[in-house]
Amino acid sequence: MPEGLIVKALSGFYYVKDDSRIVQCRARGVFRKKKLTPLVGDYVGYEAENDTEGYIMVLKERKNELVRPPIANVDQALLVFSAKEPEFSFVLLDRFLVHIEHNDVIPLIIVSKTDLVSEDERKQLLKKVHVYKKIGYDVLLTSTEKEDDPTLVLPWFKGNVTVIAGQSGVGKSSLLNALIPNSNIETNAISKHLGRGRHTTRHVELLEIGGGLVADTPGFSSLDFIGMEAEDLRFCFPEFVQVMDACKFRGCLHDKEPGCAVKQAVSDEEIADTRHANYLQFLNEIQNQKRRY
Ligand SMILES: Nc1nc2c(ncn2[C@@H]2O[C@H](COP(=O)(O)OP(=O)(O)OP(=O)(O)O)[C@@H](O)[C@H]2O)c(=O)[nH]1
Ligand SMILES: [Mg+2]
Ligand SMILES: [Zn+2]
Repeated sequence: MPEGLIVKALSGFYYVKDDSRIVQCRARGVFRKKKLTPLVGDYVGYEAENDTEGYIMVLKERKNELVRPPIANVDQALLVFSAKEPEFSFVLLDRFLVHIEHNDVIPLIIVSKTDLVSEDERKQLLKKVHVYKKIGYDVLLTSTEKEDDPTLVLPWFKGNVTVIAGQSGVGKSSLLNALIPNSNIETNAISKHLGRGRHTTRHVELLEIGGGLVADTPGFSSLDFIGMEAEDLRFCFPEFVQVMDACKFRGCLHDKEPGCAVKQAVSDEEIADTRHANYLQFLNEIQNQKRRY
């Protein structure tokens, strides 16, 4: 049976890439009965008489699976946050990072639209960005207008499947247009698409870029923690993991426990208080979610 990679899912069709051809497939009914949905990024076995009437027969085992955006087998994530329009949100960045860490995906943080900030605002931004660099995250400033050259991102894609994620209007598609010659991905001014109440990018699709693949995705502004336990959350903050062996209690949630090494590191300004505050907010959400079941 021929095998390929799902590069696009749209209106009940799956587009399976096999060497140089792309075959339009439907999923076999048996998937629905098993409550399995093929995802972009899935490796599949398929059967096809021609390029437009294929059937996906087998789904290969997944390395990981993201719910939003819906995509499988992701190696890395470009987390795009605009310096302005929409305003940079550190709590949302931490939320994304938790999801990324939970799925064993490597993040690269992009601060986009840096041409829109003043000198002073840029300094503030760099200070906050430093918090993330200190943790060990890679951070790049980009603008499609000037100064911060987006093509510096290009080498990062090689040999990997990367998902590009971030709120609507931060410039995800614009960034890809700047990096992929002749790509002509649809982009839109923020005021316009807010007016229409929908996103400019409306489906997930894998595109070739710099010797790898990248999935442009529709933007989203909220993420929740379905299926995550309080114990899992602790491991999604790498700088907490580094010190938590010194917590007095083995299962310390770094909340109200005495002798907590994480809280100590926060008061010593080794760990950013904003990161700990966001952690506590997420912990609270997870604990409340559980109580509702
Ligand atoms: N000034 C400035 N504007 C930018 C930059 N990058 C993108 N924009 C503008 O921001 C708007 C939104 O860009 P898109 O690329 O459509 O945003 P998106 O993240 O793909 O949005 P969705 O597809 O809705 O999730 C467009 O009007 C772009 O021209 C930048 O670096 N500087
Ligand atoms: Mg887009
Ligand atoms: Zn602790």
